[in-house]
Amino acid sequence: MGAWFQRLIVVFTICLPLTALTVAGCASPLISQVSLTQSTISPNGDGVDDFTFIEYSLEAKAQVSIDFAAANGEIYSFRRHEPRSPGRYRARFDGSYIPDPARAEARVLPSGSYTYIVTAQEEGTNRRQEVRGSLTLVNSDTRPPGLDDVIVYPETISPNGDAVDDEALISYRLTKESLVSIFISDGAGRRYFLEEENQKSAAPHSHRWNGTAAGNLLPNGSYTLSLRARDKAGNVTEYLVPVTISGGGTPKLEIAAVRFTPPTLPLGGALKVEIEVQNVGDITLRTMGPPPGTAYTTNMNFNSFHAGNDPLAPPLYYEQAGYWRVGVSWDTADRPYPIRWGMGRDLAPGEKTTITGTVQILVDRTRQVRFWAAVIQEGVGFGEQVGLKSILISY
Ligand SMILES: [Ca+2]
Ligand SMILES: [Ca+2]
Repeated sequence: MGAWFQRLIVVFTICLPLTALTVAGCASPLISQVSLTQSTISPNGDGVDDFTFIEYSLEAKAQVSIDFAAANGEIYSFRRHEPRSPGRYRARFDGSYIPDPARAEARVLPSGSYTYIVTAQEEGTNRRQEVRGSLTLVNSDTRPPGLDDVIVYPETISPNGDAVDDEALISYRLTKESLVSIFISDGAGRRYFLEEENQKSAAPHSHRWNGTAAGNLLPNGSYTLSLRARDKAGNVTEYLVPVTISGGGTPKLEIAAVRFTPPTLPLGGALKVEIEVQNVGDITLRTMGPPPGTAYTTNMNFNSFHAGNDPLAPPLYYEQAGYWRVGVSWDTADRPYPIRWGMGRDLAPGEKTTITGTVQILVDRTRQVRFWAAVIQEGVGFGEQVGLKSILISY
């Protein structure tokens, strides 16, 4: 436990040692009327005698520290050099102290007899005074909540809807029922909550993070992810993980024009398709096959292409999550957008391209077929139906 303790040097005071009840030894006291609302507490979160108030009056502007000395001489710091104006104060003490001021962790003091020490250092002078008194802790719950098996994967995310590292899975095992909060801090100390304090059981838990906070995507950069667990007694455990957002953005592909020609075709004729698209988002859109120009029939779909034309080989252009294609569908199609073409190349923000291809019309016993197009982000969704056009089939 030694590492938790903050050892303090007892400093020289210009007043004689004082008790809570006497101010003898000082002409004009800096602190007076020091008392506890309860001199025995049981910091265990059961709702009974879990805390006390340390009350004191300050006669001049001063920096106030409050420490607790255990019977073995260990000193635990509760308040450190906090500037205070003259007045009456009450500090709520729940039995916990902060072992390391650089961290947000807290630990409940073990059961035992303690001396509390309220120290005031007047501002602008060397006048200093300390007042001591007794506090007893019984039935302390000193077992802190554990955040075990913490995994944040991946630690660098690229929240841009391409289905690659768009979100991180945060998983951990809580060893004790606690209030858990999860937040992201940036270099400037701004804090973005992914989860406010929530009661969680002693069990494994997880949270998915997609780079947003309160619905807004955070800027690219380095952050610290904090997991914090606070039990009822006042023990606080924190776990920190560096995380990075890189390549975040909103993908958006728009269809500028669609042409289906000619308007009348004999059965078995080839419908020519031209689709103009533009990347109107702020990230590069990745694409895949089949390449523009690939010929289809209405009996085919994007899974009809196999390596070496071997129908037993896996399809070449199955739906790969995150990739962008354009699709064509019609009234009697047997699946959403059976015909899909890639863009030929990845499209940078602002870039345009025109995708062409043909569809041989083999729909039987139909005089008129309506065709339309849409952009597709595989595994994510389809864009709006655009370019709706009725094609007459002549027999
Ligand atoms: Ca209690
Ligand atoms: Ca991504």
